[in-house]
Amino acid sequence: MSASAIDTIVAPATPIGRSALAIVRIDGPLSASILKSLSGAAPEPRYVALVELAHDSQHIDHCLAVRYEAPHSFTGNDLVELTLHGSSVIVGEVIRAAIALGARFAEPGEFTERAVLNGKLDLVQAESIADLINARTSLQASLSLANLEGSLSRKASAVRESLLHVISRLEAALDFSEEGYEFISSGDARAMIERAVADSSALLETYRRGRASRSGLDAVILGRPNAGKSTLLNRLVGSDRAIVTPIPGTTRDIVRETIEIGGLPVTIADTAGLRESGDVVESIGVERARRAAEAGDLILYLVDASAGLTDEDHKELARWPEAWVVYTKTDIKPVAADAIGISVVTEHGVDELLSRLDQFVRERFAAPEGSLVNERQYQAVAECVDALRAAIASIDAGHDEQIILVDLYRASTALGLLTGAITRDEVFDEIFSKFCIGK
Ligand SMILES: Nc1nc2c(ncn2[C@@H]2O[C@H](COP(=O)(O)OP(=O)(O)OP(=O)(O)O)[C@@H](O)[C@H]2O)c(=O)[nH]1
Ligand SMILES: [Mg+2]
Repeated sequence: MSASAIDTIVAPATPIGRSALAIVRIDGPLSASILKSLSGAAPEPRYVALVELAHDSQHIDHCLAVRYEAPHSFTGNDLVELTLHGSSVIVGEVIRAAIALGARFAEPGEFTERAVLNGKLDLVQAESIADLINARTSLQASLSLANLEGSLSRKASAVRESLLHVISRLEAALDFSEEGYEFISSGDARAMIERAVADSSALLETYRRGRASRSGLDAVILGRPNAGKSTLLNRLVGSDRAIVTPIPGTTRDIVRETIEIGGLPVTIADTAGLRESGDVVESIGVERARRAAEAGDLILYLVDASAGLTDEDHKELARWPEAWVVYTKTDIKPVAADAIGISVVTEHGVDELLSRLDQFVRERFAAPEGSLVNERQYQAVAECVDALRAAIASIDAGHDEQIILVDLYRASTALGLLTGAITRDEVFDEIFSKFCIGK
C-alpha cells in the first residue's frame, strides 16, 4: 500500500476523561500538514516540540508534539503524536480540527492494523498489544510483553524457515528433474519435517497454560451447607462479600470475586451448600454450584471438621475426584496433620492453603514466555501439525514431490496465518539467495 493511498486517521490514545495529560495520534500522509496548520510548526522528526495549537483563529492548547516520518514510526506511516492537557474538551477540539483538515476518526485497532500492514508488527505481536493493555497481573503483563517482543513469533519463524528450506529444495528438484539433480534426499526431508512436527507440537502444548494465563482461572468452593464456604471467600477476598450466617442454606446464588493467586487472576465462586432441598430457589442454586464446578479449573471442597466427613460428603466427593478437601473450623476440632485444615477464627492453616494454591497455579497454569495464548493461534499451529503429518505420510507412501509440497504449503500457510502471510516470493528468495544453482 503506498503512503498516499491511505486515509489520515486521528484518535485519542488515552482514555477520555480528566487526567493530567492526554495523547492524540494522527496517522497518515496529511499528519504533518495538519500539525503545520494547527501549530505553524514543522518540528524535526523525532524531536519533541512545544507548540501552540489553534484552529479557525481559536486557541486550543499548548502541547508537546512529536512528528515521525515514514517508515520510522509505530505504524510505519507519517505520524504525529500530540501530548495535550488531559481535558476531554481539548481532546475533542483537536480531533474536530484534524477532521476539518482532512483526517477521519480511526476505527478501533486501526493504528495497530496499519503497523501490521506495514510490516512493523506481525499478527501475534499485534494481539499481544491488546493483551498487554488488558493485563490484570504482572505475570500476564510480562507474558504479553514477551510476545510483543517476538518470543512466540520467533518460535513460529524458526519452524517456518525449516519448512521453507525443505519446500525450496523440493521445488528445485521439480524444476530441474530433467537434469536428474536431487536437492534433498527424502530421508533428509522427512527428518526436517519430523523436527518441525516436534517443534510445532511443543508449541501446541503451551496453549493450555497460555490460555489460562491470558484469561485467568476459575476456582469453585463447594461443600455441604454451613461448611464455611462464604466465610472462606470473604477471608480470601478480604471483605464481607458474601452473607455469612449460622443458618444452613444461606447462600443461594453464586458469588464471584477475583483475586491474584500464583501471578494469575483467579475468580473464586462461592456456591450454595450441596443438599437435596424442597426449596426451588435453593435447588437451582445447588444445580448452579455443580455446573460451576464442572467448568472450573480447581474445586475446593469444604468439610466442617467439627461435623466430620458425612455420607453425603463421600457421595459428593465421588463426583469431584480432583477436588481439594479442605477442613474448616479447626478451632473447634483439629484435623490430622496430613489433611488441609483451616480456621478463619484463629487463622490456622489459611496462609498454608494460600501458599499451596499459589504453588499449584504456578506449576499447573503459569505459562512460559512464547506460549500460544488464544484460539486463533492454537488453530493455526494445529493445522500446521496436521499438514506436516500428512506430508510425512506422503513421503512414507513414496508419493512424488508435488503431493508432498501440497501439504508443506498448507503447513507454511497455517504458520503464515499465525504471524503474517508466507508468500511464494519468499520461497524464490530462499532458492536464489542461499542456494547456488549456478545459472
Ligand atoms: N468456629 C468457626 N466458625 C466458622 C468458621 N468458618 C465459618 N464458621 C461459621 O460457620 C457458619 C457458616 O458459615 P458460612 O460461611 O455461612 O457457611 P457456608 O458454607 O457458606 O453455608 P451455606 O451458604 O449455608 O452453604 C457461620 O456461623 C460461620 O461464622 C471457622 O473457621 N471457625
Ligand atoms: Mg454460604
